[in-house]
Order: sequence, then structure tokens, then C-alpha cells
Amino acid sequence: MLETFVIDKLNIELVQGDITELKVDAIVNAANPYLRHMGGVARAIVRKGGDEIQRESDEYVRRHGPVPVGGIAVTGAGRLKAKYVIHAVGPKYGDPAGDVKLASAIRNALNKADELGLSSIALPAISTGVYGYPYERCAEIMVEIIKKEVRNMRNLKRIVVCLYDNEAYNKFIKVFRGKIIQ
Ligand code: AR6
Repeated sequence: MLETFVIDKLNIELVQGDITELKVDAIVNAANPYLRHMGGVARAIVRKGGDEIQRESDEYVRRHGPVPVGGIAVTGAGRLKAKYVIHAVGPKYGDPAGDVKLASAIRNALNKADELGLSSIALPAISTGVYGYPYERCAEIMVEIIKKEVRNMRNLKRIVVCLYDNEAYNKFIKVFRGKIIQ
């Protein structure tokens, strides 16, 4: 399943599937502050990309300390088709400043990809698994940030929002259709 929206010549694609299979310049990971990729999409990324992603992540935390909630860290992507993994730390649902932090994680990931000169990026539904965010809330925050940030992008041409299951895909599609007037 695939649906494309266009804002300011930038393509926004919603797809259902496994983010580790996508051919994009950077894949965004839904990480924790210690970049211990033990579950969910993080585990899938390390499993397919290889342990070097975990090793680079450990090295990052050793040097810089934990990544703040709403922040990001960049590593290589091992054997994945992507060049980079951008580890974005989302909030746990119930954090009083959660929405602001989720917005910040998404904004930081998009800006970093653009800063690295990349033309494509894929994002999962950050915080909607282990961290418990409802899909709709994540979709609303994501579409607002994408709409705002698209104007500042100099290199990014394609943003793929990758939803793992049917329910997530259907809920995201509904929100994106409602918020992006084509
Ligand atoms: N491709 C795309 N989306 C996926 C995939 C995949 N292969 N696998 C899962 N998802 P989660 P969080 C979806 O739990 O809530 C980890 O242990 C999943 O269905 O990965 O931000 C980290 O190490 C859900 O919609 O991330 C952290 O400790 C979405 O990805 C913590 O979980 C995010 O689910 C982060 O929790």
C-alpha cells in the first residue's frame, strides 16, 4: 500500500511495510536515550543491518552521554540499503511534555538528514510501540512538523512514513488526508 502527497515539490509517501527494506538515504530509528536497540523497530534495524550499528551507538553514548528525549544521534547503517540510521528518541506516552518532545524528535531527524545533504528519509511511527503513543496522536504531530519543515529543506526531496501494520497505516492515512490539502 502506498499513497503520495506533494508539498512544495517534496514527496511524502505513506507506505505499509518493514522500514529495514526501504531504499532511502537514511532510516530513522525509534530509539531510547541509551541507544540500546533491544525491541521493536530498533531491534529489527540492528538485526538486519548488523551489530556494528549497536557498536557505533554504544560508542556515541560513551562519548556524548545519553541522547535527550526529543534528540537524535547518527550512525552508519551497516548492511542496510540506507547510508545512515538517524536514531530519534521519542517520549513515553504520558510524559507531560511528550507532544513537544515527539515533535522535536521528528523535526531534528528531518533537519539532520537535510544537513547531511540527503535526498530521502524514512520514518517509523516513533513512540507508538513500546512507548505507547496512540497512532492518531503521532500522525497529527508528524504531519504538522512535516508541513512546517518542508519549506526549510534544501536537499530532502522524499519523506517516506513507514507504518508496520494495517491499523497504523489506515490511521495515518486518515490524518494525512485530512491535514494535507492536495
Ligand atoms: N518497520 C517499521 N515499523 C516498525 C517495525 C519495522 N520493522 N517494527 C516495529 N515497527 P517501537 P517506540 C513499528 O516499539 O514506541 C525499543 O525497544 C511499531 O509497530 O519500535 O518509540 C527501543 O529500543 C510501532 O508502530 O518504538 C526503545 O527502548 C513503531 O514502529 C523503545 O522500544 C514504534 O515502535 C522505543 O519505543
